[in-house]
Amino acid sequence: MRIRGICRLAVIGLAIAGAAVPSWAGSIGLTWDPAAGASGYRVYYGTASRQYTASLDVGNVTTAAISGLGNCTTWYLAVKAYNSVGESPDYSNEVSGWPRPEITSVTPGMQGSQYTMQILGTNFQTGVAVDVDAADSDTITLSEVRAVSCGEIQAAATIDPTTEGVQPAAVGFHRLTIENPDTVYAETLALEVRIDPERFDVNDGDETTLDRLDGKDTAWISKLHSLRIGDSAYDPDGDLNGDGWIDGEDLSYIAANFGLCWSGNAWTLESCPSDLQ
Ligand SMILES: [Ca+2]
Ligand SMILES: [Ca+2]
Repeated sequence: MRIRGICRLAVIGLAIAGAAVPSWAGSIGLTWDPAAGASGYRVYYGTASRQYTASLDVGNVTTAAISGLGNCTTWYLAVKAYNSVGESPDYSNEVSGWPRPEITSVTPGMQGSQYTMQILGTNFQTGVAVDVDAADSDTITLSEVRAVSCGEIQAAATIDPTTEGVQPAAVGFHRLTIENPDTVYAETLALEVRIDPERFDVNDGDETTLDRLDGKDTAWISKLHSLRIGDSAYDPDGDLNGDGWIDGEDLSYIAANFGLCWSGNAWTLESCPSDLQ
């Protein structure tokens, strides 16, 4: 049967979509212009240009996400329109790309640390960019970002505060956005910042309370209670969890370890002089 009454697909507008089309690892999102007279569309795809080995009827839509694609592989996709008479004889223009990148794990960072962050996942291309949210960019710095393989990115990470008097990174999970050179990106709340327990020893001006959590530390925090970032008396060293407030939450870190002494990496009773145990 000859196919009549159906136009070729418009060649403009068919493009690998980034944000516009929801997709996930192993999938590629694409969008296209409608063809006059079409009642539906079929997406053709394969791993060689113009040699499609699979297809999917996506119905009468102009956007689709093709899933189940092998990762770290260039896929080529084109679309045909169809109606009750049959399928259009020609393919649309072709688009190609890797499936969407995905983050599966990120090395956590402790406040005050500088380390090589390892980001594991898939579909990381050479030239990939990694960013934190603008709100985090003052306290979390990433540099020397590089994809060491399709499944691993490494970056030099600095989590503040690396010195006293610097605003600490907020404890908890932070969003990382990774974007491939083809602009397809992924964002995940994947970077965990952990609290630096050594910072609990806030009253470091008084030698009698050094390396020990006692009433002089709680008094120091209490003096700053309710101050928030932006207040002239706000002291970032007292904002233990880095949330911008000095409050009961910060005090609770000291309270939970009250009476303990610093071992070099933890607060323990055994680290205290025998007369204080
Ligand atoms: Ca102390
Ligand atoms: Ca706080």
